[in-house]
Amino acid sequence: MSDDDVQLEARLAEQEEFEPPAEFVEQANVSDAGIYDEFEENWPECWESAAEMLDWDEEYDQVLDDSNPPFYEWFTDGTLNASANCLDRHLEERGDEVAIEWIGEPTDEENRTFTYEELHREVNEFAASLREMGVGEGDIVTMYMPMVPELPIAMLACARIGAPHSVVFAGFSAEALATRMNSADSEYLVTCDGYYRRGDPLDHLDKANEGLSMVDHEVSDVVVVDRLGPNGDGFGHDLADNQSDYGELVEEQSGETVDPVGRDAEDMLFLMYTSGTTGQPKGVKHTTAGYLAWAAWTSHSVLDVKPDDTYFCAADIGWITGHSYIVYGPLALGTTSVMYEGTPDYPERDRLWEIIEEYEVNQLYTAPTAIRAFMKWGGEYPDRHDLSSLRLLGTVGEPINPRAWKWYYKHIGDESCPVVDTWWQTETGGMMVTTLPGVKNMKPGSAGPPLPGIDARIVDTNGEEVEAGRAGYLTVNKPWPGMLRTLYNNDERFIEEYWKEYSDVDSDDPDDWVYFPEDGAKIDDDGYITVLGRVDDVINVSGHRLGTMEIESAIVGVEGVAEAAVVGGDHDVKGEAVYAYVILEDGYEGDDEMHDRIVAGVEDAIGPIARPEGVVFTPELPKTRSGKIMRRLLEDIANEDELGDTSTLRNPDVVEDIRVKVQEE
Ligand code: 6R9
Repeated sequence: MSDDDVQLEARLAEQEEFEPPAEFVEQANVSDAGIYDEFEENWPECWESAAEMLDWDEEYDQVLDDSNPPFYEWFTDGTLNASANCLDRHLEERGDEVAIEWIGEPTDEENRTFTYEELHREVNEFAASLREMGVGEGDIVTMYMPMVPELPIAMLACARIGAPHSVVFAGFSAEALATRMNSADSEYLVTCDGYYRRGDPLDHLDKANEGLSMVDHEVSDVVVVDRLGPNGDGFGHDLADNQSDYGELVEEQSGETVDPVGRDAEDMLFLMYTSGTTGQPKGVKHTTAGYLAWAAWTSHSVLDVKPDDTYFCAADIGWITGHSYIVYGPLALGTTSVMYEGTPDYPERDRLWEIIEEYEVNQLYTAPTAIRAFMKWGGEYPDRHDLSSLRLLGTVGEPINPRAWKWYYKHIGDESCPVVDTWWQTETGGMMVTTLPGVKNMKPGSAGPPLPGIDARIVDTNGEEVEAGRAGYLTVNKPWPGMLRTLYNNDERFIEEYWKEYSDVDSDDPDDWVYFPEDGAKIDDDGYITVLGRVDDVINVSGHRLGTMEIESAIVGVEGVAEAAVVGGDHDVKGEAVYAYVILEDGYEGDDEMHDRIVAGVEDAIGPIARPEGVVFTPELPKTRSGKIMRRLLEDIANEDELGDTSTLRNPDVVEDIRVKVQEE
């Protein structure tokens, strides 16, 4: 580093607050600081500004119906169609503009560019195929697909005919697919033959078929996208009787159009499964109007997306971030959304920077785990490229530490792009806590104030607001349009998981209902919120939520395992990594073979993302007198921290034994 660089690093390291760049503010979609007061005074009518971003078939009657909390309804009795909002309405003015710019992982492969006109055609043809297959309004269609263009096409085709989609992350296991199809009673699956990862073709259909064999009801149709080409890169799949080739299906519907079905504002647009405290994933239900309005409004206000932009969210559509900020938000606004199939380090560690330079990307939205990896790889990779088209940077998925924030700000944003650190969840549908980039100063490490119209607070266990600087629990005290409406087929669990903690569940006064996202947080004197992380048994690995119970039950499913406890330990790149403490049955040895079987068991049940970083065999687990595993202590061990209080343990010695063992390894 030159002396100048050293000075710059030193200045950045000390700076705690950053003003939005003047050039950005001048052109920002939102730059009037009055919006905060205005929304507060005018709540909930302020959310008409979000609804107005959509085209309605029939106007709604009421902005918010809060007569039956926590089952809130937004924009009641309005009707609209999400695919028409993402496609049809742009055709006249922007039909020839690019909607999706798809970039495959192999560098020798041609990109696929879809103008709004072309995307509209593809969506119509596939919607016609789904209809032909018998998919009707309300039927849940599961998608088990990697980042291929047919995924957003299939999502929008479903939206067009009023069939909710349920997208399962392609990296999830066969078992995870089956669990989700079973829970949703889904009779249709769209999947693909395979895809590329770091240059190698992966067999995906094999995994899908294995999942299908575990589905407990009849699956009437499976559509298989041919991603790997005619020779299938050697996998040579034969399609079963109920399976059809995507290409052939749409060929038969060539030129067909399907009128977008008018959906009630509150009709389900999609289900998305996410991990919770128990082993059973939660089916988060999102609606047509509230969700879409939320995705569009936040894309406009926070990501500053404009129709002429080229916008790049480097997430996977299999997660909520991809739903809201690759597909629905950007397309509702008529912009160009870049979709990249592969990993950021293939073929080289500058792939994203190469994409940004080539397509003159204006916004980049990614996760702290990726930023930490970029930081580790070094500034030389972005330095090779002209990134001056960038206007805004965003992060999501987990807390970002100030060092990584500043690296992103300097090396990617050249100190001229605001960074929005956006806190939100699968359940919230879109962003909730973050700075408005044209209005508020940024404070690295802190997400920022709640968005206008969002009433978020930091409270203690009694629900009383805590002083600035003190750690507490994040709550959201008023409903918002993008919120989940319930857990699929499980209103009781919906209340149990998100409301019970801080609400008077017998009251029908909405003021008595408080949403609890299960995150710890603190607030400063300016009302900026720093999110500290999950307070439930969820581990955040590379920004992906994994339930400890799910992993534990996978491990206990391995022959020879008696008991297991799983915790998250700090990890340089992943943020948190999975550490497993395992008790074996008599007669089994804690050797390499057992270790490998446990790792394989977890990969089979959930997917490689949940692979334990460490497996420790132990004769006992630290337990309270009532028999609860003290995961907190195991976390301390994993992090090599000072051990917390062990006085409530039934078996205090075991902790020391485990610690010695871990240190020896
Ligand atoms: C969008 C998404 C949600 C959980 C959430 C929190 C963590 C997300 C964050 C953040 C600190 C941020 N989280 N964004 N923590 N700062 N900017 O990630 O949804 O997969 O459901 O995860 O992620 O713990 O509760 P989801």
